[in-house]
Amino acid sequence: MKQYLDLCKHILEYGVEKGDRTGTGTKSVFGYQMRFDLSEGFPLMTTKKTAFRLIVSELLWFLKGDTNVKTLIEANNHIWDEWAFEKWVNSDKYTGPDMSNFGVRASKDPEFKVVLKEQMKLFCDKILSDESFAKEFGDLGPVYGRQWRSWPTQNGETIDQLENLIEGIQNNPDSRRHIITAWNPAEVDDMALPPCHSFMQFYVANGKLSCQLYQRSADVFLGVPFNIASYALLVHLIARECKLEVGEFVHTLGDAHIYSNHFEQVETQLARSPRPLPTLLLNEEKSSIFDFEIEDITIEGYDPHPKIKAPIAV
Ligand code: DHF
Ligand code: TMP
Repeated sequence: MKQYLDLCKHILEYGVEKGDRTGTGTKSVFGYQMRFDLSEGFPLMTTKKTAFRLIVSELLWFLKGDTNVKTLIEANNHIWDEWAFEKWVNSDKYTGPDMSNFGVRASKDPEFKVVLKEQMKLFCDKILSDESFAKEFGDLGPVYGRQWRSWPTQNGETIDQLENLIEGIQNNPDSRRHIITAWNPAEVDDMALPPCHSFMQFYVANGKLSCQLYQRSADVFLGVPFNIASYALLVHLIARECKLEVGEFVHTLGDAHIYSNHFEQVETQLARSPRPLPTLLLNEEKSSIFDFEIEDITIEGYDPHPKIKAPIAV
């Protein structure tokens, strides 16, 4: 994953210090591109242990058109908790201790962090046990799953962009219109977080399927390793269904930033040498992207350096 380490070095060297919505502060560059040849191995970070099962359960959640964190929490995936939790603590139904600005406060105040953890646990338990609570507060709004699978049109119908994409790749591979967009300007304001990985295009040549992603905003230490592996997996799944080989994943970034409380972690990672990439194994009996379950997707030969912890900016 030399490409990724080069990106980190590039931001540390050329990035400008820039304030951001979360109040954390970043070093940032605008516009950057990486290419991953998927035939060379599966691009899961080897310079820090990255939880592949979380990447799989999140992608399957998108693919099913789901937007409620309940499904993720049931799969013991907590990567989206904060953004549902935020809606709850800002609502008039929340009666616990003050949680305003909880992300920044938790990174500065260890006592508050304990209280926050308790409230988050309470939130997750309630999502699992109380159906109407989960319906009201587990939903992140019309995020990725909704836009990919049921983009609402003006006449009250919906468009299944994923199904159309697969049909297009199968029936008209040379098309230059193999596109899925999650950026729906009419609905952005209703989303817990406007889509970061916003626009993707697929491309077929020489029997190989490639994909380019435009990511408007990239948390290079925490988000990007997930995004690379997630889209690589998506290419593999669509290639399987369309009987194509995998080509390249081209990752284009808009605001590519390293948060100021990730600098040390990035340096730790830069001091490590990349190891051989793992191999993706897909259940041979499944061919349709719509049929895959978590246990159908595994990796082999993954021998990463240890995990590196970092706080997430909310
Ligand atoms: N906000 C910010 N500021 N950065 C993000 O990357 C981000 N990503 C979101 C939602 N909001 C975001 C969804 N994806 C983690 C990774 C991806 C992700 C959300 C969270 C994360 O915390 N990863 C840690 C821990 C994972 C674990 O539980 O093991 C990591 O070390 O990879
Ligand atoms: P923003 O909406 O102010 O750009 O904040 C979103 C943050 O989340 C930003 O740091 C980018 C990061 N992010 C990723 O890098 N990848 C993702 O998949 C998601 C959902 C978020």
